[in-house]
Amino acid sequence: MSFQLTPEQIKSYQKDGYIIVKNFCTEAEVQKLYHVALQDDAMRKNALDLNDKSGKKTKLSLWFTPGNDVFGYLTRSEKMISAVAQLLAGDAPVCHFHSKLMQKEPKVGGAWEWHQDYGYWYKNQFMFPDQLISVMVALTAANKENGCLQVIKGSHHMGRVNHGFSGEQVGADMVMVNHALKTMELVYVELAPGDALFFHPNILHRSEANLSEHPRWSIISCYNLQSNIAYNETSTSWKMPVNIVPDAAILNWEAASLSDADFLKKEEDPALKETGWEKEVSSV
Ligand SMILES: O=C(O)CCC(=O)C(=O)O
Repeated sequence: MSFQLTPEQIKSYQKDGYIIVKNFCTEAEVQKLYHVALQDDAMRKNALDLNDKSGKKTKLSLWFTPGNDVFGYLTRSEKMISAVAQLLAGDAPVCHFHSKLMQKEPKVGGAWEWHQDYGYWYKNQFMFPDQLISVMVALTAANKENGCLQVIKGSHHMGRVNHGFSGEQVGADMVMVNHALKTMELVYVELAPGDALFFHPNILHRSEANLSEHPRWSIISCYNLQSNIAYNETSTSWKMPVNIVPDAAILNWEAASLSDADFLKKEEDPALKETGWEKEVSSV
């Protein structure tokens, strides 16, 4: 295995619902990823705005199938897939559900309400939350000032709580969130560029608006074991084993643009037109 987590890291993930791996990506890898994130036309054209409760906009570009672009190489890299495989409960091949570039701009980047990712993914009818995971890789520093992620340590042990609409986002039942805040520790997940946060889909998390002068950009990739069937999901990469590439691909392989990526679209998807796109975005 190319990337070995320690037994302590695996135990922490199981106990706390998250771990931070410092310097998961090198400085050169982050520079390349951030450059593409800023420059790639397809990434920009496919960015969706999502209003928070106060009307601030949180921007994200989301795609399903990882390709031969630099983000595809990161999400398919040996180090990523081997770390994910060590944290997921089961031996089935690792599949990529989706990735999103989170673009929290200075002064305007909106908040994310308290939620669990499985609060959304339950609607896709994935059956086993322990076979799903999200990995956030910081492309810029993330701290209290620019609205870093906050988690309630250990809250994944509560199981899934009810979720309902909050602005254009889906939020967790605040009665249970407030109980959780009284019972468990609130942690601000401050990350340096290149650090990775691995988190369980039932951990309660949120982030505040970015009122600072600095952008807070990150990529969040979500993985699933092939044994975990999503009975209500039309995308397909969640059930296709990842075509793994060497870590060196991120820096050394020729990289395509993201123009061929299967982005989630606001206007073009007939399902979105039918249901209202907020509803669709809330299910990813
Ligand atoms: O990046 C953020 O601020 C929040 C993202 C998040 O909560 C999510 O993608 O589930």
